[in-house]
Amino acid sequence: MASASSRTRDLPAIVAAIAATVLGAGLGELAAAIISPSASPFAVIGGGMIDLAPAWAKDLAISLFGTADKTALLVGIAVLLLAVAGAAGALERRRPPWGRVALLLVGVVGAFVSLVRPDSGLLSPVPSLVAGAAAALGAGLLIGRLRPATVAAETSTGPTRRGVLALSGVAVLAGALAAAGSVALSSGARAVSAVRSALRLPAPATTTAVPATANLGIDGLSPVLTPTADFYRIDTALVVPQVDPATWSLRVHGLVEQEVVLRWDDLVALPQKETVATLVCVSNEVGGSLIGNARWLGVPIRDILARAQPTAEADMVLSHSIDGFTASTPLEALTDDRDALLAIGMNGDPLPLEHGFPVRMVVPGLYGYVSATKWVSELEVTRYDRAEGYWTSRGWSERGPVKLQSRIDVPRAGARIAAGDAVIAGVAWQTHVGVSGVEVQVDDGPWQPAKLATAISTDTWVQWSLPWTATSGSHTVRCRAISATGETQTSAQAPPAPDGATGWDELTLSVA
Ligand SMILES: Nc1nc2c(c(=O)[nH]1)N[C@H]1C(S)=C(S)[C@@H](COP(=O)(O)O)O[C@H]1N2
Ligand SMILES: [Mo]
Repeated sequence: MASASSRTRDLPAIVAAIAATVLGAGLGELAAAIISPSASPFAVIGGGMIDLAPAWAKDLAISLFGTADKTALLVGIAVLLLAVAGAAGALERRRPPWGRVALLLVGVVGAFVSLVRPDSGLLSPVPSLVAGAAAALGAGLLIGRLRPATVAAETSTGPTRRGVLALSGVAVLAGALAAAGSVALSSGARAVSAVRSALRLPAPATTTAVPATANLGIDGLSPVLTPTADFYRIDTALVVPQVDPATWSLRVHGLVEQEVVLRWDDLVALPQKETVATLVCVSNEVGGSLIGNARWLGVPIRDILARAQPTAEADMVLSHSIDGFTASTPLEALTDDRDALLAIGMNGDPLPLEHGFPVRMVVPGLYGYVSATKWVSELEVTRYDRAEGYWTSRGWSERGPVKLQSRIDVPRAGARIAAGDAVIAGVAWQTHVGVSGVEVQVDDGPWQPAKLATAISTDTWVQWSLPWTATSGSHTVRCRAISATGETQTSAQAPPAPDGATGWDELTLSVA
């Protein structure tokens, strides 16, 4: 049993080990910035955790933190790491060298994980090893200095202890400097960003018009085209893949008569189509914001598949991303007459890096996880009984047709509005099926038909609105969509997993 005073004497050792770990982490990040950003120990551990996480954990992370889920994960890892470092410090003081060994081991585990990451290279383990070795060495040196003081207990608050704390401060500072250096270095190496900025997109051969009547022009209502900066981002990539168009290629293989390899120059030389399509995440809750509508420029995937000639037994295309993500898309959705694109442009610009630069897929009618592969590098023509996509192996459905949904944007939930003339408005969608109506219910009143804006196409969401005379008091407002095939949106509530949320969006308002 450790006595209270023994625990007090742990404190400088704990501080020293944490400081050494901060130094190690900083140096590890610096090494990664030099070698390869995706080999960052944090990215490696975080990426491994994302890949191992069960479906419910992904769901929880997205519903708790939304698109800030990655930041939350990194903060969580940092907190965990510091806790482990503290424990290793106490261990090192009591049972040297086991504290040092523990820190080194953390680095070795990181190195192993880095080797099995899909985008790993020969040097990928180096940053984690640097981090682990620096933390172990630093902790050993600092805590070793404390040891003479433990022999003469009365001097344990003396100059040795202060000296170690001062050195710990220096270590933290050095770690912070190294981390700052890594940020500076990797932003300096953002060569792909520069390539993207200089890129000129080819002109589209065909375009899709956005009728003026597609926008109802109501304050607070989602604009019919989502500005790129507001477009949600969901992916498993902790570090955004940096893919240079000059080295990009797409390999179409598997159950095909003719393997096809397409390079950037080949792709941009083909006739380009500009379409408008709504992309929605299967994790989008009822009323959620993981949805956006954009102009996409690209080549129809069916044109590429036509060259490869899938064999009769094929029923699925497993698209691969450069970073190991995969999506299983029904072959039919990529060969029928819908505008499934290999997209290179978004809202008139090259794809932003975080939205898949230089090339991604966009397939109307399917949730993103089974269709919208970013940084796409391979189309593997196969069968559902032979292969499965990234999220399917984690408990999500193998197919993900978008469900009929509608959302209230105006008024905002919980808003206080004045009695009198008001408006209720929102968006509704079932991509590639289309929406023929939206109905709104206030309290227990009748379902009233809303006015629908002009739909750009069945592949996009559509705005709707309903004038409302607000009376003072508390009111509940809900909406439901009717699809182009006559289906009414179900009130049955289902969570996002395994194939998309259902239920009616509803909000409560207080009218003054
Ligand atoms: N490479 C890669 N592509 C991906 C994903 C991913 O994790 N990695 N996530 C998919 C999911 S789940 C969705 S909803 C869409 C989101 O696309 P966005 O981030 O451009 O909005 O990308 C899809 N494409
Ligand atoms: Mo998604």
